[in-house]
Amino acid sequence: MTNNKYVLSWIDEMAAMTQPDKIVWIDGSEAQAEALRAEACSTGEMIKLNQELLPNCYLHRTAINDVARVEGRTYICTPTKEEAGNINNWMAPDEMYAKLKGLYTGSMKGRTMYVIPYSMGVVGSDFAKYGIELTDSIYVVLNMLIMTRVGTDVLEALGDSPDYIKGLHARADIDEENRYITHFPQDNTIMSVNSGYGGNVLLGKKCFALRIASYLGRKEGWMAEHMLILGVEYPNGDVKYVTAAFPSACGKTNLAMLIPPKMLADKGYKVWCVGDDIAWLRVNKEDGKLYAVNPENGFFGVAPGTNNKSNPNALATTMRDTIFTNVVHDTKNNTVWWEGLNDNPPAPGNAIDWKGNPWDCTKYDKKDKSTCGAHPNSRFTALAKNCPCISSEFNSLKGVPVSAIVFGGRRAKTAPLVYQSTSWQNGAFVGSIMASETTAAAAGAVGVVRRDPMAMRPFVGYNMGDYWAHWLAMGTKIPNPPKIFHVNWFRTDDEGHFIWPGFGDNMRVLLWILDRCEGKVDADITPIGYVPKAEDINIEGLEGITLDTIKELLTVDKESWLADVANIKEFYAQVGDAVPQTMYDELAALEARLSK
Ligand code: OXD
Ligand code: MN
Repeated sequence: MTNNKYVLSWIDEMAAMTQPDKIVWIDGSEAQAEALRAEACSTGEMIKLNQELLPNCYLHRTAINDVARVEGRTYICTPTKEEAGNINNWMAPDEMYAKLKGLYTGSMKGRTMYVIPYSMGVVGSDFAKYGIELTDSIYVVLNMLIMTRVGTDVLEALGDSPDYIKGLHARADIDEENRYITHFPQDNTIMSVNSGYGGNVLLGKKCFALRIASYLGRKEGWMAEHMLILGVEYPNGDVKYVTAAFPSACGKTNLAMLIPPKMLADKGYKVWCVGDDIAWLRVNKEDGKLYAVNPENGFFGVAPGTNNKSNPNALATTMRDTIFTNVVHDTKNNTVWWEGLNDNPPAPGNAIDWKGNPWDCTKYDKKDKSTCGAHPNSRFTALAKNCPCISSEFNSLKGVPVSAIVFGGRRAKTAPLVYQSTSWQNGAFVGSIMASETTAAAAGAVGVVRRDPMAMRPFVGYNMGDYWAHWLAMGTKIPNPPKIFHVNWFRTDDEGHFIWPGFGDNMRVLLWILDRCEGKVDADITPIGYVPKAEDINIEGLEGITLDTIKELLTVDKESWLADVANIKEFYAQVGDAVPQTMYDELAALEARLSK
């Protein structure tokens, strides 16, 4: 399919090491994909679901020991440890290559190696970057066909250039003790072994589009971020774009596909989804604004909790052309189910859980995860084009202009519903101090703070301190930068109940944010930044929420912020010497304002 000597010689080298029985090139055609689906069903790797109710949908179960990303086994292999920094796991490239060679050698004996040429971003666009993933898993091939743009046109666009990201994935023995997800940024290389779980093996996603891309972005003057992208359409047809970074499991997919509350929808407001997980951002030379694309082609969303109320658009997206992983199999209807989908789990006798065992829903105990039918991190892999609210700009070559960047986390008390930073520099600082707290819903102690700067803690492909310096430097390169905000949908009252309704009502906060970007609304300055005047958050039609509730949601409690400052200092010390002095200056200024 190509004469590119760099590609061919690398594949030869990898095949000599892994020793597959045969090599199959993936051309992106439906005929080939259909043949692979049939093969996967014939071996039990996938189950074909009810084609009337769920056309072209399949179910897959991973190994029981292989159900999530493994941060502890994810490595950035730069020549020096300083380049990877203290937040990443590091191993010297030679040492890691030697270790991996032992694990890969002969690992594809008796198996097929698939060669997947793929693009992150629209093939041929300025944003696009190309990759080739070699894998011995049909499941990976079929997921990559949804999550990325795959096919011969990628090889044509690459031509005879060496400029592509090499990715090698082997399932090997799915041995967790020898599982490695490794990145060699200087070599444009990703190597993953002993896993079959999405985040570890769909190498275009976290490995390439975040870790390697963040490294490339720093080198080339752009940004790769863990952000959703959405467009807010006004009744007059104008659309303004927002990107937002939240730690995993804080509702990025829900916000990206938000349905406005009735009274706003009736007036003609709409929300369009451009992306739910990753944004690549570049400065547009014509208007000096920051433009964003979603480099992915599909959604790899968490199934549990997705339902007709929380995210009807996501649910509709999964109704065709979807691969479900680790959910419940309803064997009577040959469909799928997960906790939080509806109140009608398949009856005992008709249900197989994510481990492949009969499942009795009557034994389900909310507090005991081991009784779940679907794994809490079970997933759907679904095509973006099947999403009812997909943006008409989804395939745009130049991306969408970003008016606002929003950071957020789960904070029971500290962060107000929304605040605005005072400058790009201060906004980058707000990103650097992002954090989320564990809640009663999750296992472990309540209120434990995990700092997750820009929601990129597991995804920066180099030193976190240098990444912050890159954020600061980008501020000097964007003539018309977006405004930067922070939101918190998760404040709780004294009984631990969420105060803000969230979901579609988050639109009310987005509208305030966009009004600020347009200079249409005033705000109060506080030690942490600009906070809305309570009456400027539209609460029309919101039951149980009064002006006083909004005032409560917007309070800035100096004591809890000062406690947070102490925690931030510890975290900065952990990030180490690369933390830019500017961030320390911002932190000192925040502390001084809070102490006044
Ligand atoms: C994801 C994650 O899967 O952030 O998107 O963990
Ligand atoms: Mn994510």
